[in-house]
Amino acid sequence: MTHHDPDCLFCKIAAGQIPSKKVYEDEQVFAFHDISPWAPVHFLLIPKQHIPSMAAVTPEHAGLLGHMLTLAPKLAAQEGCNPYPEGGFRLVINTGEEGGQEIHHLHLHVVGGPRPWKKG
Ligand code: DGP
Repeated sequence: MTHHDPDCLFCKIAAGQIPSKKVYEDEQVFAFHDISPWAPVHFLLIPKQHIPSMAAVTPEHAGLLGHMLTLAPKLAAQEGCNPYPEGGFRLVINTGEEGGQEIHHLHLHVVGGPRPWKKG
């Protein structure tokens, strides 16, 4: 299994080889501010392991994906998203060219804060 792709931008960000505004880090995941935010809160939550997209996910990734999804609300609150239901946030995983994916390392967009937003 490939854990790190030396040519991948997000692998380099997760490894600290390229600077980013870090939101959170643990053994499995890394979170950082999106360079081109759609909304007042917009960060990306990525696995440290190189998984190219949701199309490459297998049952062995279920625990990792569960970790990302349960972490997202906590980090959204930490980053300033207002509480549900008046507040909230959007979770987006673009997948493949037709899905709008530009960076081919799985990433969860966590987007929120007072509207209007650039996208949506
Ligand atoms: P997607 O289209 O779903 O693949 O989104 C990729 C996102 O990654 C896009 O919103 C911009 C962000 N991004 C691209 N390059 C960089 C970078 O070098 N640093 C940071 N922080 N974000 C980046």
